[in-house]
Amino acid sequence: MSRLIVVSNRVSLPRDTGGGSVGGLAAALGAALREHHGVWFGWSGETTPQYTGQIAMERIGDVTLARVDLEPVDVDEYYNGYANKTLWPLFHDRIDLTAYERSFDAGYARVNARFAEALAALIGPDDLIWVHDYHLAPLARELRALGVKNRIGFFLHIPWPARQLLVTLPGHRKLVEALFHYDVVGFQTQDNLSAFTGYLSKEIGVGTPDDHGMVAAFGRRTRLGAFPIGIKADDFSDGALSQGGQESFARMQESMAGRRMIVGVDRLDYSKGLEERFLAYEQFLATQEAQREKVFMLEIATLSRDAVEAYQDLRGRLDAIAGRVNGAYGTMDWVPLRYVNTGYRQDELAGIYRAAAVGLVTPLRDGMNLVAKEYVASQDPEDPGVLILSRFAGAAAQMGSALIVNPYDRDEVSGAIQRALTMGYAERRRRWEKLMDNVVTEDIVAWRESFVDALKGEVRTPAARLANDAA
Ligand code: GDG
Repeated sequence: MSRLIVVSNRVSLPRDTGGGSVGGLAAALGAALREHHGVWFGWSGETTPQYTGQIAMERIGDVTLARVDLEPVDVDEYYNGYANKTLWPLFHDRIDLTAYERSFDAGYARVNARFAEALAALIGPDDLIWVHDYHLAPLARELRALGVKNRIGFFLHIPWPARQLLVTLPGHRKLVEALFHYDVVGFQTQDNLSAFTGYLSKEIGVGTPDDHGMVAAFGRRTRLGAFPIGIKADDFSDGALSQGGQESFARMQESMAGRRMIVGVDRLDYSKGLEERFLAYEQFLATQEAQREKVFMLEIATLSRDAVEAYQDLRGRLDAIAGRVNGAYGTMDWVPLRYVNTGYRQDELAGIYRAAAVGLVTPLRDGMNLVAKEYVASQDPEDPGVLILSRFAGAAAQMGSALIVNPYDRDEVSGAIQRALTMGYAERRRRWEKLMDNVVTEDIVAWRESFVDALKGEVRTPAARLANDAA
């Protein structure tokens, strides 16, 4: 039987206990791997003075973890540098925050080459290899150079930027060319896929993909597709009713003292629109006097990438806005904005989501946004809350029954909060049912199966396969 080898920057199964920042990628892959008896390869998160390429193998349940340590300079140049100071901001439309240094580029190439060398030793002839995210775009090219002939797929969890932005990146062509060493390249949404094919057409002169998503460029053929990631819905619908979920629900209810809660849950990241969200909520408090003391907002923002200056700056600004809002509007027994950097267990989160009348998910740009789906899955079907969702989250393409907002428009977001809080029961339920239907149908299993099927080449025409083998 062919194994599935998943490769991502960090290898860390989502913890059931304790807080910390559990990214969407870790949450999604943990579920997929457990169902597939997979091997998960990547960085351990640890550093070593001198790179050894030694792989630490560990078996957890049905999943084998294979981890390598990196040198501190790798972490600076590859992870904090090229991945998080160059690609992340650029791919989230923040060219103002995008830093480009040659050393970052060199570190990115070096770590991808090292990963390929270590990984090649683990690959069996029938294994399928599934590479995740922007940290590892060049990995297939490096593996091919080592003679690896297996089918290799790449899934991008973050948006693909518009061509006009991508061309500001020195070496953009090399980055795109590297993707053609994969058999399948997957994006979150059709819009992201169109941005990619738009680049191919304008910059490389390549035609549109055929009906199977096959496109030829740089002397190779690759299948392109949109594979919107989902969640394991019952982790949240059942999680909210588990002991931990019920306890956190009850604890929230008690502390709410009859008030209604608006909830936000995010990694502390400028792409998530936290600053704009706080300002919109401030506007809501300023304009909806009758709602004061009747509602509060809980923002759970777990710290992330705090070695990067832009994240430290954002944290400072959020602290200031939260302090100002609470100073201006708070009373002796009402804190209008509860802002915490603590992480919670997943079952606790489910209970918190369920206790919230409004889920406020307003990223400025987001590949998908799993929190929107988790909020919906955690609701009480008899008394569901209302989801407010940014049009710039990938999830908006599937979740049109949410209140869709422009996160840059404070008046609109403030108005949507008021509308959500005053929405009649029938509409609230109708909207939630449609959202829940999508969350359950297009779930994590559907995502994994559709990508893995594409990776196996099952939906490709014989002609396309022959052409690729010949390349
Ligand atoms: C990337 C893309 C895409 C947050 N705080 C806690 C906690 N979380 C979990 C949430 C959710 C995850 O983290 C965040 O997922 P997102 O999808 O919102 O965002 P990113 O981390 O930026 O993920 C994103 C995703 O990849 C998947 O493809 O959707 O667009 O940027 O699952 O629940 N989990 C726990 N405690 C917390 O305090 N347990």
